[in-house]
Amino acid sequence: MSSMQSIIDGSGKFPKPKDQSFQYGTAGFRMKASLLDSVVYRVALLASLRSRKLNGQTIGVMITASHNPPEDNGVKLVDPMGEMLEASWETYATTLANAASDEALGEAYETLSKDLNIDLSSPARAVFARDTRASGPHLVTALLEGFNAAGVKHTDYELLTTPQLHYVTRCVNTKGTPFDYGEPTEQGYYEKTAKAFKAALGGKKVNGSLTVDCANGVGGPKLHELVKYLAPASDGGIDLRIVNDDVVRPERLNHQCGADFVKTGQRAPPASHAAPLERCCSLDGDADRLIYYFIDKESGFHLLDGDRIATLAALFVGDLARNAGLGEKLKVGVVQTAYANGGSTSYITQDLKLPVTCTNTGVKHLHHAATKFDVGVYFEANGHGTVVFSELALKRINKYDPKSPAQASALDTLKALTQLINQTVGDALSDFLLVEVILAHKAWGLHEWDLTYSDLPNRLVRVEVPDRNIFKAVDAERKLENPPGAQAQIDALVGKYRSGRSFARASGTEDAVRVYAEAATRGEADELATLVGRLVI
Ligand code: NG1
Ligand code: ZN
Repeated sequence: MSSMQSIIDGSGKFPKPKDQSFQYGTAGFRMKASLLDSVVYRVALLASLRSRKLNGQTIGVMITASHNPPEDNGVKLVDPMGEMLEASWETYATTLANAASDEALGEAYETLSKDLNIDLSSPARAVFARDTRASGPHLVTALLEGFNAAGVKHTDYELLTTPQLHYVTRCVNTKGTPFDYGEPTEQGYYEKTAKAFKAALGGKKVNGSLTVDCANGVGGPKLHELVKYLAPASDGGIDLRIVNDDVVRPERLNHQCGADFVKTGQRAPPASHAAPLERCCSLDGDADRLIYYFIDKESGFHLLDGDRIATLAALFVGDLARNAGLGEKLKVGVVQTAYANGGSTSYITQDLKLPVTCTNTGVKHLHHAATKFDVGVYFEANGHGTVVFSELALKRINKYDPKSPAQASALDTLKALTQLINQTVGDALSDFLLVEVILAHKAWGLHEWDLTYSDLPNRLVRVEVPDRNIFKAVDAERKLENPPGAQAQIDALVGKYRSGRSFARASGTEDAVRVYAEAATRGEADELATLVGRLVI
């Protein structure tokens, strides 16, 4: 049987739902799990093409729907260095997913291979994993069928967090090269992370305990595993209280807990039972987002979101670079999106005196912009982000000969951070360890961290519109080019509010327009968001 025939036959087991169209968006394919069989099968075919195009390097496939409800699922590809799939390939993913019949899929696959000059008899490799959703194992059968039909050698990592799968993908592809990223195993991830955490603390102690809300997702079991590798709290470890770690009842995933619930609702997950001033953080369903918070008896709930994590990391890394004697040689920069609070942007530019780049929403854009700095700190306000060190920066850090004990100590911490921080993608587990390292070095609690700058009151609203595609945003999504005249109307409204800022853009993941507004007071921010929201309906 020709391999094309096996692709057509395999597809017959996972027919495309009629009248359903798919789009590979910011987060890959994501929707009700019951609609995803054909998509996952076809993603396996795309992994075959991508791997073959890249001379047999290993491609990662992650089955997850992150912070979405339990009945959803999704799938995305990871490029060899652990980055998101290269943007130009997203359209190929969409083409395969939308092929109307099994035969049309076979043709689309063949056409793509010809157009992209891919030798279908060359080797192809993939690694894959899934989160804890009930639909995961069934979708894996579709993936395996696709791999087998397309002749892709594959390794099943079973349950992993999304960032762990990114880590493994990079490790597999760098093994035995000068850029070796670590052992391509789950255990290798824990060993590397735990060792780097202890080294980064450099004898400093984490003060008190940290409550970690795991969104009842895959982060729960994986954090329990990581804890086994961490030193005792008294000796370079951390005292953790792990909550919302139930993965036995899948319906509890992301329900009234997790980073998205906390960020959107601006309140603590009820089941966490956070006591006043307790240090708390929340992961999302696949453990790539992180949000901190605490409750103050007088002033109520305090959120420390992705903007705060970015500013804290930029402050610390900038100080370390200077203290190590590398201030001139390591240019630190921060990457944000239009959703970053204006208070954080002013703090970075005016107090930290660091450059800020604003990009479109979606971590792939932020990650790309961050690689333009020696050390690029990027976070979306929702808590997804990391710090990336350029090759040159790593060389400078690792080769530098410190001139004093103080320089040596800062350099050691910096080196440990390059190991602790997941360079491939935002990783809630390594991000919270990073935050804890910084707080320990500064002898700060969440209150001190919160005092570094004030957030401008803000409001994010979701507006359902008949056709979101008419909304075309430009200038890192801060301005609307279409519909004509809309931006002038928004500007006129914004001009009436003190410290006013507002923008509207079509969501890349939902059928809606998002309106963001900030202003000097809560009342004004709410009003501005409501008025701009009315403009776009
Ligand atoms: P959209 O739906 O395009 O706004 C949302 C988040 C992004 C990003 C993606 C992927 C906001 C305002 N938007 O994108 O930051 O995380 O989902 O999950 O939070
Ligand atoms: Zn996520």
